[in-house]
Amino acid sequence: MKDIFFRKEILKRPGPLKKHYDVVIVGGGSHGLATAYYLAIHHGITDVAILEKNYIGSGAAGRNTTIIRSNYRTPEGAAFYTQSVKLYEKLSADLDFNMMFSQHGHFTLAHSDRSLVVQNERAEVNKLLGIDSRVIDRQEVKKLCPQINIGEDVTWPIQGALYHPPGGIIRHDAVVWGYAKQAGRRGAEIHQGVEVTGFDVRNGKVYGVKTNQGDISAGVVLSATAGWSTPVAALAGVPLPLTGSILQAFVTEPVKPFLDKIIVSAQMHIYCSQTDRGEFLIGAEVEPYPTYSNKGTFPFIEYACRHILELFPQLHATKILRHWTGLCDMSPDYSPIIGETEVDGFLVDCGWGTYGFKAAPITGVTLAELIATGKTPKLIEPFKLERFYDDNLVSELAAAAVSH
Ligand code: PYC
Repeated sequence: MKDIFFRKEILKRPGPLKKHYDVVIVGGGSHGLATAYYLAIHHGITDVAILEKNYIGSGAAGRNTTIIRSNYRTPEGAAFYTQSVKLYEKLSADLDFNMMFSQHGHFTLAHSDRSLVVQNERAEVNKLLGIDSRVIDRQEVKKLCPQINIGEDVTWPIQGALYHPPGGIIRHDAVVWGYAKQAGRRGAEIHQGVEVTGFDVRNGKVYGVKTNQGDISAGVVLSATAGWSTPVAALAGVPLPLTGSILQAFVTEPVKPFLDKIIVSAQMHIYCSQTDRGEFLIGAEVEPYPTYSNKGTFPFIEYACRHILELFPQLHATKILRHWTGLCDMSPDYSPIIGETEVDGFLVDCGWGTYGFKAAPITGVTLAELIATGKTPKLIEPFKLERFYDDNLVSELAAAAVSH
């Protein structure tokens, strides 16, 4: 690993891999690092190795849209993400790392009567759970976001929106570095450039991990590998009901502060926000074909620009600066899969589709509790892999991303 991946004030270069760890976490993204941090601070478990085949934050944690919100459609999802938002609100102080979390509000625009019905249902579920979320009409949309075009001269005029005031954006790299710094300070070893090549599974139990730098034994193994979850879990003989797709996004050149709300359009399948650097971050729905390729496409750029310019015609001459893709592991009910598998000691944290980053803190807290106590916390009970065998799905399609 090159020195740029180690900043001595944040991350120490670890020694060689030891022969044994109490816990091995595969994947150095926000979830894996958060789990290591909460294992240390909540349970005193520090004999932990995090194995990352690339560099920390190189996967979904560094390729998402940085949106934090809890306005989910199902009671299970809403309760879970509410706890995540609460943890994010105090994360800068907890990790002593400036995350630049700006909570200026999140709009899910409705362009049809049907969409208003869906947003009203979401608002009702949210209200019952104490989440600040309500449906507003187009005049209030304009009042809260004067820059948006509420005219009739567009393909889908705005009729209203689900407004979620606590929704915000955060500096995603800082989340990764903050968890890495504090987990590392408490004894967790973060090994970058270490690729997992197999697992030692015997008689239905995991005993260790095979890597490109030797084999190690482990008490518990957690796979927190986002878009790579299917091939990684397959190495342990665990099939997962996931499809891999890509989500593309781009940022424009920076412009003066102009938009402080996050705007999602349920009908047009697009979203946009303005980053603290002044760039417009714009994206669309996941691509409708399964792939592991990380190549961006021109049709996506054309689609996203066409729709975003209907909402913000002022951006017509703004240049695109960079464009990227992220791998999304979509589950059949659009809810995550968290916890135990049929292989004893082998846990998974996957099925996050396009909404994993916003769940990092609460996933870390609950997985750390499961690893430390052997008991599944109530908050993640609905998200067990078993639900696909028991037919207890948690259908989050209506609020999962930009797909409705
Ligand atoms: O879940 O908020 C979300 C989201 C926006 C873009 C992709 N996912």
